[in-house]
Amino acid sequence: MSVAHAVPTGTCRPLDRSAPVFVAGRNGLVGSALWRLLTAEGFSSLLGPTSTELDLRDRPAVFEWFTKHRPHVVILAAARVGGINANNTRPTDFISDNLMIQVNVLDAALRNGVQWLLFLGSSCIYPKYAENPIREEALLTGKLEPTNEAYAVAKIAGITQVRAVRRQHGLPWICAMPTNLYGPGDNFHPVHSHVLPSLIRRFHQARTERSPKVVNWGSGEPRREFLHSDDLARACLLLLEGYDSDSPVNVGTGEDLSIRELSDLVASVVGYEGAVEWDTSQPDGTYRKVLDISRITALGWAPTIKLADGIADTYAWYESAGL
Ligand code: GFB
Repeated sequence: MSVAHAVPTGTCRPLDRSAPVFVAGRNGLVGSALWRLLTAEGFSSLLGPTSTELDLRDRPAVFEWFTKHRPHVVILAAARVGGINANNTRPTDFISDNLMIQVNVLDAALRNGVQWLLFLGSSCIYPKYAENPIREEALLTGKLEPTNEAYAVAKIAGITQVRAVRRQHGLPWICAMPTNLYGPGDNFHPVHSHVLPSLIRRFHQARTERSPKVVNWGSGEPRREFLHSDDLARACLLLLEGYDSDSPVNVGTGEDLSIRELSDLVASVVGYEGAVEWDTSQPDGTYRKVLDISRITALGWAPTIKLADGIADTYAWYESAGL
C-alpha cells in the first residue's frame, strides 16, 4: 500500500469555517461528537439531516439532497453499527445497509465535485490474526473475524471506493480506521450494543435492582482498545486538514485491556459490588486488535481522555438520558 502522497507532519490546509460541511450520521455516536467539535471550532454551515429526513440508502433521495445542498466537505460517519451479537446474527443488514449508504454518499459526492471527504471504517477490517499492534499495511492480508465479516467487507469496499476515486479522479479523499468507540450518545441496547455501553447498562440495572450477580458474555479474556468519541472527532478534523494519502489512518489509544478488566472498571464507576459471571456460550470474537497509532501521532494527534474518565462521562450521560 502506498504512502507516497502523505502530507508531511505539521502541514495544514485549514478548512473554510463557512463552507457547508455534511456530517453524515449526525445523530450517531461519532456524528454527534463531530457536530460538537465542529460547532466549537466555528464551522457555521453544518449539514446533518436525520435518517428520517434523508435515508442514505435511498439513492435518488441522496442525489437530490446533494444537488440541493452542495456540501464542500463530507464526513461519512453514517453506518449500521452494533456489537458482536448484532453483527453475528444480522449479517445481511450489516452488509446491505452499509454498502448502500456508502456507495450512494460517495457517488453523490463525486458527482457534485466534493473536494474534501473523510470515510470512517473500523478496526474490524483487519485480519483476525493480524500482528498486534495492527499497522495500516495489514489491510487485506488475511482472513477476517467471522462474527463481523459482513460489516468488515462493506467497510473494506468503502475504503476501496475512496482509493479508486483518488486514483481515477485525483481527489484527496481519505479514510480513518477507528478502534472500538464509546461516549455520550452511544447505543445502550441490551442485546445489540457494544460491550462498554452494555456493561454500563447491566451494572446500573443490577445496582438499582440490588441484583446479587450479573452475567457478561464470552470468556472475558479477549482484549480491546477503547477510544472516546470526542478524541476521534479531533482526529477527524486533523486528518481532513493535514493528511493526504490513499492509506487509511488508524485512530486509537494504542493501549488495550481485557474485557474482564473493563468489566471491573465499569462496575467500579457505576458502583456495582455484586458478583460477575461469564457466559462462555456467547462468542468472544477476535482475541486482540490493538491498533498501531504511530501514523496519526506523527501528525500531531494524541488521545486525551483516560478510559476511567470517559466511562464516568458516558455513565453520567446515560443517567441523564434516563434510558
Ligand atoms: O463490543 P463488542 O460487541 O465488539 O464485544 P467486538 C467485545 C467483547 O466483549 C466480546 C464481550 O468478546 C464480547 O463477547 N462482551 C462481554 C460483550 N459482555 C458483553 C455484552 O454484554 N455485550 C457485548 N456487546 N459484548 C464489534 C464488531 O466487535 O466491534 C463490529 O462486531 C465493530 O463489527 C465493533 O467492529 C467495533 O469488538 O467484538
